[in-house]
Amino acid sequence: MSTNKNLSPVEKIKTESDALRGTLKQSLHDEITGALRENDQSLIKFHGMYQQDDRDRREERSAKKLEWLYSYMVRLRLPGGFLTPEQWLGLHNIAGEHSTGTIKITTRQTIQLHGILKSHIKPTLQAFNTIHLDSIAACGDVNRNVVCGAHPKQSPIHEEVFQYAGKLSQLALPKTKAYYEVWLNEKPLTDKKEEEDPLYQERYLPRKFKIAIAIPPHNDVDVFTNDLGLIAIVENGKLIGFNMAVGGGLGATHGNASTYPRLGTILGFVRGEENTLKAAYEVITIQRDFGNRSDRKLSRLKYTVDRMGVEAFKAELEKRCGFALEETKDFKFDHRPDYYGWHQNHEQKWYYTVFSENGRILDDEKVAMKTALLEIAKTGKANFRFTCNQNVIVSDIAPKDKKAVEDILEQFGIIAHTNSAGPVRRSAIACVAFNTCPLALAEAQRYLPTLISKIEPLMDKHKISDDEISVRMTGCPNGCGRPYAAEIGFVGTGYGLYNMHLGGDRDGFRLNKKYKDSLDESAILRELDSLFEVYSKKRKEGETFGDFAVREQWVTA
Ligand code: SRM
Ligand code: SF4
Repeated sequence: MSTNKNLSPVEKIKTESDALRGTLKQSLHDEITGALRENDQSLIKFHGMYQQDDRDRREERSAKKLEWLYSYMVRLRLPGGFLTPEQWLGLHNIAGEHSTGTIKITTRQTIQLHGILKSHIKPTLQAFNTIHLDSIAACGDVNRNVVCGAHPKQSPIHEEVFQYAGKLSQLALPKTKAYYEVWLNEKPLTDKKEEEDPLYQERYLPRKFKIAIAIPPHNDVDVFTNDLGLIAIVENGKLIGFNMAVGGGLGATHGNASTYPRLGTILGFVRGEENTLKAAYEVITIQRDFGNRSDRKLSRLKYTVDRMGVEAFKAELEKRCGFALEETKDFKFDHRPDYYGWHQNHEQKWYYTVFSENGRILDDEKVAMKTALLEIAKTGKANFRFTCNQNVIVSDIAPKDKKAVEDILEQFGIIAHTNSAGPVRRSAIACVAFNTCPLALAEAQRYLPTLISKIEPLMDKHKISDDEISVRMTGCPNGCGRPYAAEIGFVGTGYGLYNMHLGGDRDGFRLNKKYKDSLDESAILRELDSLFEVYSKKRKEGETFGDFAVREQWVTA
């Protein structure tokens, strides 16, 4: 077990929180400030929220001697990323009534609303509750939203895997009833035994924990970037179990060499549902017991795995499970971006994947995406599925209803919008960054679309415009847009400045490496112009940009 002599301050906040209640009720009633008490700011994360402020308005507020404009971001727990049309209608209304109005699809297949004032938090969560949605454990030192392969076009396995996402989410859900008491006004428990939590105990995990399930050959979930990655293995049309990878994670800190991104290591194959759930549970208990609780920068499972060693980790897991993992089964990934446009599944149901740039659902000068999705929800003829590439799939449409949905997609320009996005734009990802993320050093989702408009002419110039090079950007090194798993990654270092990373592969098996430090836009474009020129002239048939960057030794593998 880890020694953890000097526990980090967050550890004390957790254990002394009365099962995550803290002084949240008092904080909410304090009308003098839009903020929460300091310890409660840590605790609301476990309830799926972050306290933030509008960073665009900090100077103006300070000049007027006003406190920063505090508001809250709410993230839903949505295992497998699915909403019914009724839930979409509810979400649309809640977003309009309580938040900035923009519905944000995250890189983990769920939804965030931003800009919710303190007095609106309760009404927001209560409204979500009426449509059977919650934000429990969407953030905090617990298992987060469980993600899985999104597009059901391939096989019946998708539905089964979607069910697994729900089961894993349930398995690792904290037992505390604090959410119901604080936000939904339920009566306090009379017997605290009801919320005893054998998994999380009173200390919860040392850090966040993430699970993804991929269905080969599609790696839309970027399975190896998760603490626990499950790769579905199908034999004779049946899901027989999962290859299990542990220790993925991307967060790093500029200038701190002991922090690093890491891809998960496959430990072996787990057969059947019972064993899979047991093994997933025990991976979490190992992290609970062995994870670093002193230094939060070194507390993710990836560091635990590296500290213990992969073989020792596996031995501990097998001991706790009471069974051995089988040898890893063969699998292949050949695609990470979403399957855009119309596709049909084995039950003849139709699916339309909408390109929603960086996951922002709003009506803007380009396209009335929010209205279009509202109109589709109103018909009741389609569900909504979210992808880890920040897109939405209008889904499960009966053949007889396809025309009605298609007419709406046409009418609001969604089909033209999706078709007109070029390959690089369609496969790009950017994190939120400014104006809400407190950790952002540079812009991401508000800037990447503009940068891509300048990269595309360079690709045209070098005749590589059909190339689906993966480009990802984040406003800081935490990696929320998974930039280290891209062929070209931009990681913010200061306002308008980005480290440029090269050499990731296209399907998520290899991380990239830093190529240049802190480039501004003109330097980025100059670099890409010359790199694209070499690539277009010297690449081998079918060679991707990331593989070429490694072969050319622009970075080492
Ligand atoms: Fe993230 C923190 C947004 C996916 C690694 N992430 C944050 C916070 C909450 C900032 C904060 O701590 O105050 C950001 C809120 C911004 C805002 O205003 O909304 C934030 N992360 C996001 C989202 C919304 C990005 C997006 O544009 O979609 C994603 C929400 C996912 C979800 O629905 O749960 C998001 N974050 C990720 C991912 C990608 C993934 O999981 O596939 C990563 C890299 C993988 C990983 O976990 O290692 C990621 N976020 C981080 C980290 C670094 C963690 C670490 O181990 O060092 C932080 C900072 C932290 O935890 O201290 C962070
Ligand atoms: Fe914020 Fe950094 Fe995550 Fe982007 S990568 S959302 S800037 S924490």
